[in-house]
Amino acid sequence: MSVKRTRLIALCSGLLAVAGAVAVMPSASAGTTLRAAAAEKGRYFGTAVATSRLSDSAYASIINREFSSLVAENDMKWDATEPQQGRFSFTNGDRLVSHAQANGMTVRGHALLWHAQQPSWAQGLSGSALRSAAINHVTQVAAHFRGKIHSWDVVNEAFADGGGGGRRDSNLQRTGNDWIEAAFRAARAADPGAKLCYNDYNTDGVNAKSTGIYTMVRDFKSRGVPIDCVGFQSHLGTGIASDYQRNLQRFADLGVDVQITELDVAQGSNQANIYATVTRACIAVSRCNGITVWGVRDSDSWRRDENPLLFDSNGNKKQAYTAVLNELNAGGPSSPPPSPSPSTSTSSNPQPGGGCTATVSLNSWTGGFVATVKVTAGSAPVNGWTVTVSLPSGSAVTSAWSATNTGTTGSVAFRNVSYNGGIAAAGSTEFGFQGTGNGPAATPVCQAG
Ligand code: G2I
Repeated sequence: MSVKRTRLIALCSGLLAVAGAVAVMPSASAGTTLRAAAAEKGRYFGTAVATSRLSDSAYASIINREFSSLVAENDMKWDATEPQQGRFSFTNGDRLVSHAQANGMTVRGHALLWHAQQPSWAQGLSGSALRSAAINHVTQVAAHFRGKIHSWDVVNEAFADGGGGGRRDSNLQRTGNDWIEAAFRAARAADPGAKLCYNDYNTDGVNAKSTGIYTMVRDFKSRGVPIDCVGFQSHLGTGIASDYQRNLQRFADLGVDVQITELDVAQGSNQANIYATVTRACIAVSRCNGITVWGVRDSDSWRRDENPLLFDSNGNKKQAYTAVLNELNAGGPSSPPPSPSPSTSTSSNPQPGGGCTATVSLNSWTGGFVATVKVTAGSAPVNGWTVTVSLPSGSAVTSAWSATNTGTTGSVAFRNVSYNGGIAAAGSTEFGFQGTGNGPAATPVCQAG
């Protein structure tokens, strides 16, 4: 850690101590929406969306105000994206991505392979025909959305419930135990810039199922199978495992990010507390990238009888909403250390005070690379930014997303696009680019304004 960064931390904690002494109310910089408050902690706050409902203005206005990440509740699943073998349908998924991009949100991809919601043609396949159809599905869908997905649920719910900690029986599992790693390798090749996640439920504490998954992730990391993150769905009842945070942390300690991916909690006297506990756990685990709730209003929920969401059916904020917002604002702004996945290297140029900093994460292979750049505001908000990156000779930028580049070789400047120029104090945004040759070795320079 540089001296500059140490001074910044000392300065921030001094300010917090002062604020804490005089204020009972949230400080002036406290986020007033979930997305703003989460951004101040360097995290996203997302929701599952039914694309067809985006034309409901009450629904869309809550989404646009409160959330910084979207996931399709159903529209990117296998039955939706490949209804007939080899005939792909991306209309709804593309609409969701456009909506997200127009509103400065990232997108989680859900889900490339799952035993449920398979198109009927796939349900009828087995053996090598199913394996190659499944890998083709992963390749085509991940390639279609290449560069637009923050994290993909590559494989969903492949572990069995109950005490054994083993795999769930399914047509995919019957193609051979290596189907999961084959899916991850295909996804990496098709979209090298997306974080690749394994996602499951009933994994909310240290238990046989979460330990089975933990063992698989440890094995994947040791053998170089490309996995970057684990999703904890967190469909919760009226209680929560006392070791929820410890379980997230043990996965993070394996070198993967963790994400809360489908949070909803049965209504009851404890609902707000459980939401608060989950939020606190994610903030406490530096590799927890963000939280996604599984729907907007109670009436939108797959569990609507249990009123499990943050907004009531009229779109009013519930106690659970306030509990989450307060947890996100607790302790003031802070950022987790940049998580390197799916990169192989990182570098940064911390600058205290105003201005901005940039961190680049590289995923390289022979002849090419994908760079994901995180732009972070200093202690003042940023309105417009330019990140300049030095490429080694022989390298060239071939495409960029969420930024526009001037030049393709040598010193290349990336300017924000319309939706991501404004960054709250201590907040951050991401853009990316890919290229031929080797990625940037030197520290990028961020200029605000
Ligand atoms: O089951 C809850 C979630 C568990 N984890 C994976 C998620 O993908 C899953 O989401 C739910 C959706 O919330 C439901 O909306 O997945 C269900 C399918 O397993 C979705 O339900 C389906 C109905 O089964 C279909 O009949 C319906 O056509 O929703 C479809 C669209 O409304």
